[in-house]
Amino acid sequence: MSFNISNNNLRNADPEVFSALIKEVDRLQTHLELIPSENAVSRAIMQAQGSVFTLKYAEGYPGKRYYGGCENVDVIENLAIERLKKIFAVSGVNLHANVQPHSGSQANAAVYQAALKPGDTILTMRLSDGGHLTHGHPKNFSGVFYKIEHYGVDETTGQIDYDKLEAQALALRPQMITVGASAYPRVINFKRMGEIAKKSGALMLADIAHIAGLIAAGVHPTPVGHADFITSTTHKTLRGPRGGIILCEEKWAKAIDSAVFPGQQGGPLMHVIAAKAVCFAEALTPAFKDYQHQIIKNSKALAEAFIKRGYKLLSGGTDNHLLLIDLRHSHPTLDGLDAQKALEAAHITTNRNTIPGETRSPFRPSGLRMGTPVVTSRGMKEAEMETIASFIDRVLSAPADALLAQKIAGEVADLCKKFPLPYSAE
Ligand code: DSN
Repeated sequence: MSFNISNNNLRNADPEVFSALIKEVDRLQTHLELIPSENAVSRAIMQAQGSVFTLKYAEGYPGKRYYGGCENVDVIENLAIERLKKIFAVSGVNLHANVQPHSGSQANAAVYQAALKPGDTILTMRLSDGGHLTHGHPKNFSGVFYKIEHYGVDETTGQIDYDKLEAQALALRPQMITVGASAYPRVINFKRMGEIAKKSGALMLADIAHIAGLIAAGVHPTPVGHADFITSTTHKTLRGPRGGIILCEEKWAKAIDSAVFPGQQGGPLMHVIAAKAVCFAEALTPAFKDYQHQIIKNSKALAEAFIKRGYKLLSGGTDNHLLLIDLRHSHPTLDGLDAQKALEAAHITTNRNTIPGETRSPFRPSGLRMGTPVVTSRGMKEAEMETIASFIDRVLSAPADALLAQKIAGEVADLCKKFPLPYSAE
């Protein structure tokens, strides 16, 4: 029997994959998603990403492709580039944008390739203090090909000590300083970082993956005009498809473009670039600004609800979309892995995280990281944050109580039902 692409659908064609898809839609609808690096995209973004643009090979850039038939993908890539530049525009800065990186990691790899030689020194935030794997983890390409020196946060304040960092940079004279984090709940002073980089003769990479949406909406200061390179993912607070981007000043355009293709990647994922274009159009709307404001209001409300219950938060609170609980203070015998598992049993998804001065292991760390991008996308506000904190507190006060977890999972489902996501399996 021949395989006919026109009359099969997922339900019939692949019941095993379809079954997992149904379960995933159900999980999303009935669970509270608090992982700060995730979000819930619009149906329009889903539609663009699940479109025929997945078929097209388009190595090269708009107008200069190595394949024929690229007239429509050229339109979407140009739209994505122009919209992205508009989102992050700052007067007096001539921005160049590359929307092809498949991920934030590949965006960072391309910047390193464009600006550094193997063996050059990068001064970068320690992973256990909130940094990222591509900022020099010894098993990551960044730690293998470059000499890595780390800075961290001050153990008392939980915040970057810019004076100390400046002294370190001046003594070290690195070729590059990276700034940006996966678990840093405070505003990053990009202006000061830019001054430190200039003073020490280093290039500066701002990796804004976590806070891109906040910056786009003007609720966090921008690195544009202070950093030589800006990388981001598109799927966190920016609320787009899973992927990466790079912004730089026009003088770096050629080096960045050739570091992405052919340096790091072959054919771009044109269906993802189509979805990025839609995401960037959404990010230019007033509703997106309101959404980002609400993310922060919710994050602060969640932080306050925990502090009120006697929890210790890294840096004592939050300015952005995420917060980090130091379990050693409120739950000395509970580590991050067991806390994450207990919450999962109650249908609350968080993730464990190391904390500065970690005394346990990265697999069983002492921190629990959570954030508000998804619950805010669902329409939840400050009152729901109080409810969520009370669910979490009840679970963590009796992490081995399966009956309690089941009861709270029911209450979580009732809350989620009031704030449905626009997804179904078909
Ligand atoms: N940065 C990681 C996170 O925040 O989950 C993903 O790379």
